[in-house]
Amino acid sequence: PEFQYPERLNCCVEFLDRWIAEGHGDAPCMFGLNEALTYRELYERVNRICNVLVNDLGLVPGGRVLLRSANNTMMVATYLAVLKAGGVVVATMPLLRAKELVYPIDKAKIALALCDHTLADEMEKAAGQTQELKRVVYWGSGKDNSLESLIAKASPEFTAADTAADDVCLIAFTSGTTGVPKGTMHFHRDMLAICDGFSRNVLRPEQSDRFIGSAPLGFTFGLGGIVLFPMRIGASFVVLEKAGPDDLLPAIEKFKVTICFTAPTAYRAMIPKLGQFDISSLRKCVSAGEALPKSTFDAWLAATGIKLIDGIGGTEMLHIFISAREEEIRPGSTGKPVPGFEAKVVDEEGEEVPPGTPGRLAVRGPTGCRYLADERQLKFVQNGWNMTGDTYVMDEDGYFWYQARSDDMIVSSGYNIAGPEVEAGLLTHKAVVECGVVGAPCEQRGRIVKAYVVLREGYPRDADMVKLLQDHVKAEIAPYKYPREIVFVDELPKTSSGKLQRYALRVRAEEEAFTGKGTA
Ligand code: 3UK
Repeated sequence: PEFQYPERLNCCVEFLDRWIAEGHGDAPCMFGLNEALTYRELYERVNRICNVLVNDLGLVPGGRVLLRSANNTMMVATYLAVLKAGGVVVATMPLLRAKELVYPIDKAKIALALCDHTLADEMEKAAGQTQELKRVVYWGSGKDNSLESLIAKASPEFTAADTAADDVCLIAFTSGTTGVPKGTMHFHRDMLAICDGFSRNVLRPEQSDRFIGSAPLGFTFGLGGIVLFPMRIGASFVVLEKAGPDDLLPAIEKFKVTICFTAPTAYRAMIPKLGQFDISSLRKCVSAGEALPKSTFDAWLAATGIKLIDGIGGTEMLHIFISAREEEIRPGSTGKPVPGFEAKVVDEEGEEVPPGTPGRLAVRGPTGCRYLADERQLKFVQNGWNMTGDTYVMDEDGYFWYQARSDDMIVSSGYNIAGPEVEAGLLTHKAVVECGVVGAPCEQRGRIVKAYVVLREGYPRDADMVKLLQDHVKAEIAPYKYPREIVFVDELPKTSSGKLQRYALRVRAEEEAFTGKGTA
């Protein structure tokens, strides 16, 4: 892959306008809850929004626009319109509270927000807590001043802003699991590069494919997998406001979806329900966001005949940078660098370590990491390599094997134990729905392995169950890694992008060690 783009480039032209020019305007593009849009219909809606942005709301090239909505057709249209008008998208997670919205608004100096009316409460509260935000326009409210009423008066023609390939078009904030969220800046060419890297080389979709996914567009996993990858090749996609495992299956059936993007937890949750739906249209599935245990890969393959494509991606790199084509997958491994990207495992000094040795994952490629006004740039980007914060092992054949977030490695009696490996061991037991494994303070061993487990309904939360699970793990992985403490919980703490918050479990384990509670 070349990743050579013209110097002047507006990515929306490549995703949208080009299909009108090439006679593909009547092809299906986007399916929402109650409406379906062809490429031409989306094109005209985007143009109208562009005119509203520029003529009514005063957006100038480089101006930042906050977008706030669950995934729906208007969210997609506003997103593309901001890009086409030369603005900078700051898309947020729908679950964010006012306080969490104020930070990106102030940090990115955002004067204008477009917001789904159902999320008005926290938006209004946030607007009251910052001097930066001057105007919020809502859609879906049915009121006089709604976005729709402005759109209705606008022209369906608009010439794309003449942006440079390396003009910033997106500031994506990290979920902040490791402190204050970081704003990562991405260029127009990056939006194409993720399509021409992972999607074209690893996923290899066709124009007849129909995509679906669960991640909000504020999370770049969703942006790429749901919208950009299909639009890059003129294919179609489904946007779901509610996209839990129980919503995905009926939607796959209804829309005859062929490609699905979601997280390992969702694939696990779907397996027992597969029999209730006809999902025979499905042909490719991508898993990212968290490590994909071999047991989940095996179970999904047995149930559907589809090999889950695991891929590690990140907000900093915009999308997936290590993955494997179906025919090259080694179950349990994330894969190899996506064409165009390089990855290596390094020690604390940044020196590459030999195959088989765990170390820190470093990556670089056509997309990359530039933080918005953040001195943490120096910590996370070294000599052009982005340090992901993950511990990995590369094998002799160049496959990368995930161990843990570097903070999630547990040192117990001098042994290095990766929490996710213990989790994978627990998950192979049929009683376990979900679990999180962290190190709990221990005077003798420094840390001990402690598991928080959500049990399937009907299983007793008692000492026998603890013993059963401990024996199970000892039989699955090296016995010294078994969880010495197991606590049964109703649910696990998650980030707004649905990831397990091991940090919160670590804090809880500290508290429980201190008070002596939570020891099974
Ligand atoms: C973890 C994985 C093991 C890993 C993302 C695909 O997750 C995404 O972005 P985030 O910035 O988090 C990045 C971190 O998440 N991770 C992601 N995928 C995997 N760990 N196996 C995986 N397959 O710790 C990484 O550093 O929220 C994923 C596309 C776009 C994304 N933004």
